[in-house]
Amino acid sequence: MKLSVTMALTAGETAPIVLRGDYAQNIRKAAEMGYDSAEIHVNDPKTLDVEQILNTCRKYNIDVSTIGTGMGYVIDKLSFTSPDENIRKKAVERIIDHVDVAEKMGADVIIGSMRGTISDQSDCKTYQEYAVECIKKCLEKAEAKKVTLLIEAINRYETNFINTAEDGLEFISKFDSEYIKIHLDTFHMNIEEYDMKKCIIMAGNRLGHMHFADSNRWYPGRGHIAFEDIIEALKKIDYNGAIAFECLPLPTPEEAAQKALNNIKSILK
Ligand code: LER
Ligand code: MN
Repeated sequence: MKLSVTMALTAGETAPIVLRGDYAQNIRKAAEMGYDSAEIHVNDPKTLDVEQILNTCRKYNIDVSTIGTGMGYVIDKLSFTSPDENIRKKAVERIIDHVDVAEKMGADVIIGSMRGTISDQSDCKTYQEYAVECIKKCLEKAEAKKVTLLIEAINRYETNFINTAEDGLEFISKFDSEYIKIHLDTFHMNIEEYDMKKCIIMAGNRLGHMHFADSNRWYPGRGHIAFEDIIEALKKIDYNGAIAFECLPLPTPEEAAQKALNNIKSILK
């Protein structure tokens, strides 16, 4: 299991992005701390200096595990469930841009907040179909580029669409592709799942990515989630994807990144 850390050029004060600022500098910092990978969060991936990022990765022997795309929803309000066809089209274009960059970096693409929310529950089938249509278009491109799309289950306070592992598994079963997997985040699982270990085991080889944050979204070890149990379940399913720390940059970004890494490494060994 590769250990990864979230980073972005800029992020809101309460956003669970650990390292903020220049990507290349933070990739170097993460490598020096002992990380295997970086998770890059970016609104428009065309703004990334891909060559500089790749050169830094080569120099410091680290890779990019994943691209986080949620800023497209938070900043540009793009979503796969928007009633506005033009917004859905732009959301697909944005994810395809992420797929292009992910291919160059050997990374996977997260679809978390970008799926949006269902604004009229009485017509939820229509909204789900919008999302399926959008993802089919992205998947066509992702398959051609051998990039996996990761559908993240997110808690009910952020979206009413795909809250649990079971919802995620049901959703990805609509696509006949090995390039779409589910993605679980311990912060959301702690709110939504009846048994976190069981849902990891239920996901099995359809689990493509993990986000780790503790119950209060601080670094693992600073809340009350039993990460020993989570790791035991991941080992049971022979999980070989990445674990990215998507937690608050508290008390400082460096302390959060280092303590997350040390605490999880001590369980893994
Ligand atoms: C994204 O990975 C996520 O977990 C969301 O809660 C971000 O707000
Ligand atoms: Mn997450």
